[in-house]
Amino acid sequence: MKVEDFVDVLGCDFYTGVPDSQLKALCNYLMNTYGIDENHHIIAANEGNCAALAAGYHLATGKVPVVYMQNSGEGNIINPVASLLNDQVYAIPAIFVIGWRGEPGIHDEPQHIYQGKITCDLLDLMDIENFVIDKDTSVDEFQSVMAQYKEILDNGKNVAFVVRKNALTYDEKVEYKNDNDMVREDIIAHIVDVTGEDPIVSTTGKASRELFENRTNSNKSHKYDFLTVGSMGHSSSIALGVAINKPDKRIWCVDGDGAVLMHMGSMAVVGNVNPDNFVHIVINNGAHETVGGMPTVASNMDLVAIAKACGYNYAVSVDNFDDLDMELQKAKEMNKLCFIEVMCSIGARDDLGRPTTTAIENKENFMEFLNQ
Ligand SMILES: Cc1ncc(C[n+]2csc(CCOP(=O)(O)OP(=O)(O)O)c2C)c(N)n1
Repeated sequence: MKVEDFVDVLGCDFYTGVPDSQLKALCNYLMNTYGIDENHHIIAANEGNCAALAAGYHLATGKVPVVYMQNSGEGNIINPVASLLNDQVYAIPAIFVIGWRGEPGIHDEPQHIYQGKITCDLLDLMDIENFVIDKDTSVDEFQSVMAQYKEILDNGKNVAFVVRKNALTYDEKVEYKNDNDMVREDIIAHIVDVTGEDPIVSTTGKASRELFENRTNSNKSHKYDFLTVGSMGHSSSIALGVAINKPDKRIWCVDGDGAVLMHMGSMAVVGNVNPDNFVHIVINNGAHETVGGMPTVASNMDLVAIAKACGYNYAVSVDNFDDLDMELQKAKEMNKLCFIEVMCSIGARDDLGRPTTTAIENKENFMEFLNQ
């Protein structure tokens, strides 16, 4: 179905979401049509925030909002759906549009397999009526489902459309870019040059894939790296748990701006625990590059000030390789909780691979290395 028809049938004028590669057609359409516009389209920090923002929109307008997300975000919406939107609480209607990664029978990455299997079950459990949209769903069929769903929405309940791969199409392209020079893959190469044999916990998305390829191409072991392939926004908390319990090792967390925003409260806890063997690097491209390049709000904020306010002892931002190398070296030598923001361009190699080891192998190798 063309995304223009999809949106037309939905008939809503407020969208909030976290981008997903499988919903690229919808995300690109919204960016081309509205950009980021408080009255029509807001990319929020996490999917739970989207559900709450949607609730506020409904309270103020009486209209039905749309929340879009990858199925990985279902976990983040459970609390606001169960305790805010649900018809036994405030009965606030919303339409969820959910990209279905890891659909049973379709090959996908390990982090999507279980989530893919339970995607519709979770919606059923949360009393969200759901319908799967695929390549063959016609506009007429979608229209008649929407007509039935209007009644459900009128009763203050939620509905969801689970979108299969390539089910929505959009002919126009959107180019996402910024003014930064450094490429993420090169930034990661500079980081591993300095970390040597220190453990790294890397974030969800292409950063972990690039780290994996870097180790392969330089004939280094993957044992140094814990690749947080799912659990977006949680890599700094994983790294904190390691840092507290391995005080003799320096732990490096390679994070993304979208991930840091998703669960930013973790920075306050890291700052408060204040481990002196922890370096938190945030590669800031102001974008959800992994899923297509749609913007985050991180280009408009001062992450260094946030880190300092959270209690990090040293925090800097760098925008060139000389400064990056110097700050990495300083962080390696300093026994202080450090934060390095690295300003980065938007984009990646088209032929970037994926980890060839399983998640369990990654965990076992990492644990063995940590406990040597
Ligand atoms: C809870 C959750 N929501 C959405 C996604 C889909 N997703 C994977 S990577 C990514 C973008 C990450 O952005 P950022 O941390 O800035 O890293 P970048 O891709 O720009 O390197 C998104 C939205 C996800 N994996 N998990």
